[in-house]
Amino acid sequence: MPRMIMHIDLDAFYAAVEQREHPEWKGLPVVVGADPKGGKGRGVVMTCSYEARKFGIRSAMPISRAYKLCPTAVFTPPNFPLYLAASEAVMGILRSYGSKFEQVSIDEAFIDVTAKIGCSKSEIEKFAAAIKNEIREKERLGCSIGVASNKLVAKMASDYKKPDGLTIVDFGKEKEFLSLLPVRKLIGVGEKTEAVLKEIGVDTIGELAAVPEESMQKQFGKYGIYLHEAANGMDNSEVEENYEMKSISRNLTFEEDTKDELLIFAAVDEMTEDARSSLMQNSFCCRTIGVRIRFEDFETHTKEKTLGEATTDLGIMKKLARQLLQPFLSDARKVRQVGIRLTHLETKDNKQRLVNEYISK
Ligand code: TTP
Ligand code: MG
Repeated sequence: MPRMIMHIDLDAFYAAVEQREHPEWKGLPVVVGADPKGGKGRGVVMTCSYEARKFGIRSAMPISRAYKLCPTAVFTPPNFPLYLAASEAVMGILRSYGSKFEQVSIDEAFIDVTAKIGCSKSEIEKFAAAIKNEIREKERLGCSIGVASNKLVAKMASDYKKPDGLTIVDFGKEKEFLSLLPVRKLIGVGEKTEAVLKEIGVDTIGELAAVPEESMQKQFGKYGIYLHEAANGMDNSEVEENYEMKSISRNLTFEEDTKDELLIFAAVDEMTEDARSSLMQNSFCCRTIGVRIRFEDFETHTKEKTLGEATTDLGIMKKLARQLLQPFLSDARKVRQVGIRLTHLETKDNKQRLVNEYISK
């Protein structure tokens, strides 16, 4: 029986979070990255809103060039803790939809839904719409989804139509779907490989698929075999949870926005207990405890504290979480969501530090 894999990728992720946090930036070109300093700035664009992409602005482009393309765009520095909190919340949602879950990067994941839904188009569409709705409702973010019988094709499919896309590749049509795409789009083909392939007259993935496997192997070795199989839409790899745990987090959206301190603290206590038990199950202790709070207007804040020494002490964790949250509760606004996050996880014997930094990008 063919598998059914979904790949979900958030649209213009960092920029979308910024637009959510600054509603006045909705519909505007927003560029997240280095300070353009009136066109003289150094550094690059991390990402930009789709409105900014209309001007030709792209990820990794020098910020000075982005400024030239659209000087009136909103330029903003990144706010990683916010993106990380949004990512964790989205990953929590996605995990609940698949029987298997694999996070690939801060804004994308695979889920295996073979056992969850039938293969009719309408059923897939309904399922994908439910995922999008929940992410939109809880995190106010958009995403694009690719569906196929393997991970490779699902990932290529989620990229096919963006933003807010849904691309379903029927079983048996994997190769056909890839064939007209430029070879550079194939996962694992970089600038160098693209140039080599161009030299032998290969521009599209379909043309690459037609090159005999032996000659691919001769020229590229093992990588050549991968390229051959990938171009033919073949991939047997499983959706696998990445167990190198970097953080443990819990979020809760109140049924109704609230200013009830007791209720808020009770929720935070409960999440702290829950996160701690997950920490213990994995024989970890943690050095950093963070909270996140979202007000009724969706403005979101995060605050964290790093201890001198890693702990599993529930009393310490609860006290710290409450302390971190307390200053936000004098705000006039009601609270929509609270969350807790344990990071800087270490193995209990404290010898091997597993994760030092949680931000890789
Ligand atoms: P992507 O998913 O590649 O990009 P995106 O989500 O901004 O836009 P798209 O709608 O095309 O998916 O990357 C996710 C985040 O990673 C992105 O929001 C910012 C960060 N990033 C960088 O910091 N530098 C980069 O060069 C790229 C490509 C992404
Ligand atoms: Mg993305």
